[in-house]
Amino acid sequence: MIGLKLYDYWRSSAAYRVRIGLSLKGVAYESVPINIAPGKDEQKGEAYRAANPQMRVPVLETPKGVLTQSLAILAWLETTYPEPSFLPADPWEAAQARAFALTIATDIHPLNNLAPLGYLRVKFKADEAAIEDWYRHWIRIGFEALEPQLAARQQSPFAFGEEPTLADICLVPQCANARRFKLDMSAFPRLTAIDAHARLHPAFIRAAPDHQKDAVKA
Ligand SMILES: N[C@@H](CCC(=O)N[C@@H](CS)C(=O)NCC(=O)O)C(=O)O
Repeated sequence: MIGLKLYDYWRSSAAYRVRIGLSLKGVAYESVPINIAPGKDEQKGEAYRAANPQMRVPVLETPKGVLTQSLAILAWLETTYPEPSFLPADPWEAAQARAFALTIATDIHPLNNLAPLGYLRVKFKADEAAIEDWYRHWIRIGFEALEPQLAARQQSPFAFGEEPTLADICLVPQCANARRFKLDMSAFPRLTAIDAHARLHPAFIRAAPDHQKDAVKA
């Protein structure tokens, strides 16, 4: 397969998931940065809107057309490039890994996206302290559900075994957001350990926000 383009933003955790997936599969792609930072809003420009009317990153442009939604993109990668698999071989374990990933992608992340944060700011006059509190609150609630799931399992270097799965692909970007918003992680030792281990993997290193060409250095 040739000619994959990822419409990307260094700090987007949904795009970060896809970068990890592409990197784990060893699939080459071109990153096309879309600056979604408030005030830049390149995702709202006419050309990008035509590709993704939802005006969000990531979008993967393929020879077949464009794909949106990080988990759909990861599912397409999984079926198109089966090795190495993102899912444990055992169907029960695979379902657990998917459920873990979905808790992050569909329950935690949407509440902390730019659009709801902007709505809190404009419609409800929330100040930055209140917004940061909201942000941490929803990560904490989600992590409180995820930590016992992993604590109850036999300990392994990645969330669901010896190799990275969809669970780690979603966890690592979410932990990056947690660090950015200074969430106290002391109640989540398994999540912290797995995140730290996964971030040493070469595919996760390549996909890390600070290693992207549009990264803004502090
Ligand atoms: N469910 C989508 C979420 C995509 C998403 O919300 N992307 C954020 C960045 S992480 C975005 O582009 N936000 C721009 C905006 O809200 O205007 C996915 O998993 O791909």
